[in-house]
Amino acid sequence: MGFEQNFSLKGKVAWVTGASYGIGFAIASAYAESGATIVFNDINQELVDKGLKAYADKGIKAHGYVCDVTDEAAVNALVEKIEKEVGVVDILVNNAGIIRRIPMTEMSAAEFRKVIDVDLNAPFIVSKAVIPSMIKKGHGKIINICSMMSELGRETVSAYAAAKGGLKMLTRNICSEYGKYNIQCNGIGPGYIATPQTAPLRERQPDGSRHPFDSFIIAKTPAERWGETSDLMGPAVFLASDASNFVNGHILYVDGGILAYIGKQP
Ligand code: NAP
Ligand code: GCO
Repeated sequence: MGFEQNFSLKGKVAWVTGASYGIGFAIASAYAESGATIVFNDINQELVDKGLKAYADKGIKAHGYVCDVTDEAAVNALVEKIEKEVGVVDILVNNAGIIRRIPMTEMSAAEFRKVIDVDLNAPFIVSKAVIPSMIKKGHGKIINICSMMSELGRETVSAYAAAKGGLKMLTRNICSEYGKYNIQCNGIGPGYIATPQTAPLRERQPDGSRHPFDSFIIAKTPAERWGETSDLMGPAVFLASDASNFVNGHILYVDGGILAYIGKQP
């Protein structure tokens, strides 16, 4: 067999959380094309049905489940169901996430806690639920979807940055605690990607001009463009495959060079 087999996910069960659309859907699609059996969840049946149709339209037979990833009992029950109906989870992508763009002094503690709950507590809950079976199986891959905000702050995203910064360190700690069981836990830090989550930042102005933030990101990105979900597919397959078995605790930034660049002079 050629070296390319190291990038195959054939025979693996991959669970991508919050993957009815957006980044999660793209990553799960790439995993399916690489041979994995796809499991995904979303927060309600309508979204799960939307996702099942979208996967089917791409010729992918996915297993979709309703589950709020912040609900530990529901997550534990879902893991049992997945193991019974599909198989032990070999690859987990903690993708589900929310953002609330509110100036910190105007943000309620409840709003702050909600973002932390989905973007940081949930990856802890879901990872904790799948690790025991990964240990028994002798291998596992956990990929946490981090962010530019794992490294940088900006106005109005205090909760999100705190969560994604914490997710970077949770990634490194899972690596540290479970690496001896042949479990690799890494992160992907997408740059600014065109998905529903960033749609408000790209809305055309009434006069048809670009949103100021849209122009700002273009000036901050050496690639001079927003990322597409397809830009994340290759890095995600790499981190889920045997090709990355000695990569652990690493955050792979897929950002078109934003973190390396001071930004274009206005
Ligand atoms: P998105 O379009 O908002 O999709 C997020 C998905 O997660 C949605 O399906 C959402 O369902 C689901 N979700 C939210 N809360 C959930 C919960 N409690 N339980 C289960 N599912 C839940 O986001 P995206 O742009 O694809 O981003 C996906 C991940 O990448 C997020 O972690 C985000 O922080 C991160 N990220 C995004 C970018 C970017 O530029 N887009 C860049 C860096 C990192 P609902 O439809 O009900 O909300
Ligand atoms: C924002 C954006 C970012 C992106 C992403 C960047 O409001 O700044 O939503 O947070 O979603 O996380 O990596």
